[in-house]
Amino acid sequence: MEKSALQKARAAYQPKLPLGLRGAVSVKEGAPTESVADQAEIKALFPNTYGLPLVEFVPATEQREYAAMNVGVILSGGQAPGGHNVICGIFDELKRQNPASRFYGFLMGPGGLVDHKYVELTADIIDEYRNTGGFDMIGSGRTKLEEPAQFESGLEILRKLDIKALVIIGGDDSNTNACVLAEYYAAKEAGVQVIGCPKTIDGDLKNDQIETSFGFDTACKTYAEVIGNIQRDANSARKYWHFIKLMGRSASHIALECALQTQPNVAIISEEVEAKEQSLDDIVAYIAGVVARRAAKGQNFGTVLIPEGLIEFVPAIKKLIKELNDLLATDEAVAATDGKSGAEVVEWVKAHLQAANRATLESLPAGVQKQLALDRDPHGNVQVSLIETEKLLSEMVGKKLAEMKAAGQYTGKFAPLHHFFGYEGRCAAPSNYDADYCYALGTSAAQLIANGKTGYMAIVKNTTAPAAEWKAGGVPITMMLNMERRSGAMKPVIRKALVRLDGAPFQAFAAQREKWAEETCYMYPGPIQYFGPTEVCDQCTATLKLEQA
Ligand code: FBP
Repeated sequence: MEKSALQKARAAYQPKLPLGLRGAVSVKEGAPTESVADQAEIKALFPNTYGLPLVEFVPATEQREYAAMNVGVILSGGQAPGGHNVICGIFDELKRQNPASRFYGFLMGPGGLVDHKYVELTADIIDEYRNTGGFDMIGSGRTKLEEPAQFESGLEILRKLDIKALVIIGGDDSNTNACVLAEYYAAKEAGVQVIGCPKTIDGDLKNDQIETSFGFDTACKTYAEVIGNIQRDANSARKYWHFIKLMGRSASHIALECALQTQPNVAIISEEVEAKEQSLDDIVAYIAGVVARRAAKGQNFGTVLIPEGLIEFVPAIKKLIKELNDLLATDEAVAATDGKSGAEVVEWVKAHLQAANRATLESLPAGVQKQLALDRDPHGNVQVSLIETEKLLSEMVGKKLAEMKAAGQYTGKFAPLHHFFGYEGRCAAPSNYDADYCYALGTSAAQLIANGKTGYMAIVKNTTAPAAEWKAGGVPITMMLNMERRSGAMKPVIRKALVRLDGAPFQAFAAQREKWAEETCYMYPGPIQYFGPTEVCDQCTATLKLEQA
């Protein structure tokens, strides 16, 4: 396959490793751990993997001998830049420990383990993917590993390939499932270790032990570059308002980070909307107010950042979606709406909703009413991510401004344009931060395996410092679990990290947003730089800097 000049140069990049992972490595173990909450329940559910110590890798004076060992790897969920480097890190460390060890990739996500679809990862395959974005080396998928039948089917192929350890690279749910799998194999003394690795561009898998999930850095930098370009265009043409929706299924970390990097006129943060119990009209009134204030200064242009998950955080819409999910799952609904036109289904739905939810539905533009009533996922749930929130908001803002104009409160021009940035960033070539971080995570995972650990997640801390000073190790996944209601039952899960309104990143944004709204304070981060001075090439996100400051 033909390669671009950057692809070739990037393939030769040698990721930086923390001192603790270079050369001979020894293990420093901490005291036994407890889960973050619900200790008794979690301990009872995970008798074999509960209470394990935190682990840190530190330089050793002598090289030790490592037995040959076969290892498998799975990529789970949405793509995130750096996944290939995790795999490269595992491969290099595994082969360094013992060249006779073999490494297998299960294809297209956890389903590959269950269905016995795999490939042996050899040096020629690995070398093709060093420092590249995407998950195309082995593919990814969203099959959930939850059922004992799946664990047993997986065990068959693991035994056949003599695989003694499995690395699952995924988000909060996939790592929760990795923990359940580790416990299951430990309980039946299957002789298979399970190690997790924190991935997601959404940035919502983080806590006291995990500084950030990989991919967040590169994805945000990619979006921030394009937002900056749009802002430059907006400031040049001075005639458009750009409504920009940003990926992030539920948490608003991406929108917040992009706001900190680009200083837009408006950035909506879903967690604040929920905390302040704002309605869609409140959000619209706020944006229209900013548009009007800028128009009064002759500035009929601007940028609005909108997190993908916003409408599920608007309390009234959250209630409406809940009732819609319950209502449309009934046999009565299926029978009554079968073969009906879109408009007829919407009318049927309206007639069967509670009055408050009907009023909420009717307050939305007709197109969105249809999307809510008609677009269902295979489980019958509303496909919230398909709703074009950027268009919904700009349409409502346009209406509000027309009312304000009629009342003599606004005299400007409002021409909105729409964008959705998500897939543009999920497979970007990893920044130096993500390339280094992921390679260190993979190396840590291989060390956890070599040290007999199971039910751990590979971690790397202190990543705002130069890479040599990063601290690599492992955290028992049970330490991050708490009990939450999922699909009607209490389950052990890793707590999803939403934007904290008392956290330093949100506070930094909130302190400046009024200025950014009225004045034009745009920042232009430009494209990710892979080569050059360290202050442009090796910086982490503003979120991480503020959180770790
Ligand atoms: P993960 O949580 O699995 O990492 O996925 C994140 C994400 O990119 C979200 O931001 C987005 O809402 C979702 O995946 C889209 O996934 P898909 O392309 O499978 O619909």
